[in-house]
Amino acid sequence: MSEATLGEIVQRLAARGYTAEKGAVRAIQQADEPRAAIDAVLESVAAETVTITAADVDDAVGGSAGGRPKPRPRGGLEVVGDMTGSSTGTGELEDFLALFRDRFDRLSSLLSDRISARSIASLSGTAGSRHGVGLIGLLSDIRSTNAGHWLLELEDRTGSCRALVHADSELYDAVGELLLDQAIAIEGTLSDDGGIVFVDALHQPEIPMSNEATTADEPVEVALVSDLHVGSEEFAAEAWRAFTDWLDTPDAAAIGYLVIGGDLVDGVGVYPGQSEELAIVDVYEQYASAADHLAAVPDDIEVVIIPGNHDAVRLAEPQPAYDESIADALGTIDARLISNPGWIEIEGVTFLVYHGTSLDDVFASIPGSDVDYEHPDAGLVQLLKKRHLAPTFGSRTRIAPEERDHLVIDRVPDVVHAGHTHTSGVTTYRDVRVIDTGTWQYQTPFQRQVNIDPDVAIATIVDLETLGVTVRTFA
Ligand code: D5M
Ligand code: FE
Ligand code: ZN
Repeated sequence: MSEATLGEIVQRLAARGYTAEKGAVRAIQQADEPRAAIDAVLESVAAETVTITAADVDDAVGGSAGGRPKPRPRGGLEVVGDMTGSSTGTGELEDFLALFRDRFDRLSSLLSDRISARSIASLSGTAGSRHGVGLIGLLSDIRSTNAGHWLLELEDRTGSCRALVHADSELYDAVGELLLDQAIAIEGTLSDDGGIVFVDALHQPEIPMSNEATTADEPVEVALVSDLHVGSEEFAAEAWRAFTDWLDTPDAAAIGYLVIGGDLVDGVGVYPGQSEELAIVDVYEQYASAADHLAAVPDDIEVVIIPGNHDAVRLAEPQPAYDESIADALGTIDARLISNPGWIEIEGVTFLVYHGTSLDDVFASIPGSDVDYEHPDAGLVQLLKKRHLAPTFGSRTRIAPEERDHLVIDRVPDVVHAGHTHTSGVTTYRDVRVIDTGTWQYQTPFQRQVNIDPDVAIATIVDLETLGVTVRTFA
């Protein structure tokens, strides 16, 4: 039993009438001879003991030499944005209208600091006078004309209008970055007949140039991972074990938190033919297996999990946290289960955690650029500029109609953490650390077909004191 699984150890202890803390089970597993360690522990504990603690194991087998120093006191983790339980949508058209109104109101207030805007309806009163105008709206259409100009359509709460960006304009490339249904502001000149605005300035909601990230006072580190896909035949179990072993070393002693950005399990029925690629075909058993893999994370590391498109929650975004049935399957794992997207503050540093499903749409909409699967961080920067995590309706990303648009980025985060692409990418944009954390799933046959070359077994470590980012590979 030198390669004992956590389950085997638990069973052996149970057979002799004991339960054990997670940390104790792990310490036994790490002993040179787990079976001998069990004997030693059971001999040394007091007669009335029912639950074996990590300290009991330490006393009996001499502790974990070279392991983690004692847990550090934690300034704490606070969930500051979780939409779980506040879903209002019924799927009616009315809800979509409410969602758009909320999106417009919150994003136009960001843009209204930058230009002096009027309502679209007020344009009709100024026809024939070649006015300079400023407008804020959601972009309901983008097309190129026969002459090669861009023709935009903008909607606010009062109406809609057309706007033209000339093919020779220096704004021409900027239009290529725009996504349907995002908020924009334009400045330009109204045509004589009042029917169209000739654009000479274009603004996205953006991160302010003057943005300065907040740092923590302590040298605490956060490990970011995503897309484990437990249950898939391609789950990188050995590499995960190497990661959790590393978490127990002095090298990782500063890590106080682990954030998992969705796709914890591979799920079932996510794509045609998936069952042939599953090592575990029952989704609750996938979560139970995930729990075993998470049990190997040291107890003094606080764990946060959001769902992704492979998890067993609704597909439409925002996705509420795992429900009770999944939490039950995860068993004793002590993790904060929050929505996708979710906002957390760790030691005062604000993290926006989003699975990243909309990146598929971003990449498809901005072709011929470096915004692609090889540069997922560039896709996330686009979302920051739009101040919205999934602007476009009716594309691949499903969006739930809610009274409030939970996908608006109305605060500026210090760190954005996403996954989904299965590729790793890190950048800093206007002092926001922007990170996609890759995956723990080796390339699947489907990914081979669509040419996705995954970055496997990646943990990205953020030092909260400096906001320095380190990408570590465990494969
Ligand atoms: O996504 C895993 C990877 O596969 C990620 O890079 C997106 C990509 N993907 C997922 N579905 C599709 C389709 N339909 N076309 C092209 N690329 C896709 P995951 O969410 O883990 O399945
Ligand atoms: Fe994934
Ligand atoms: Zn995904």
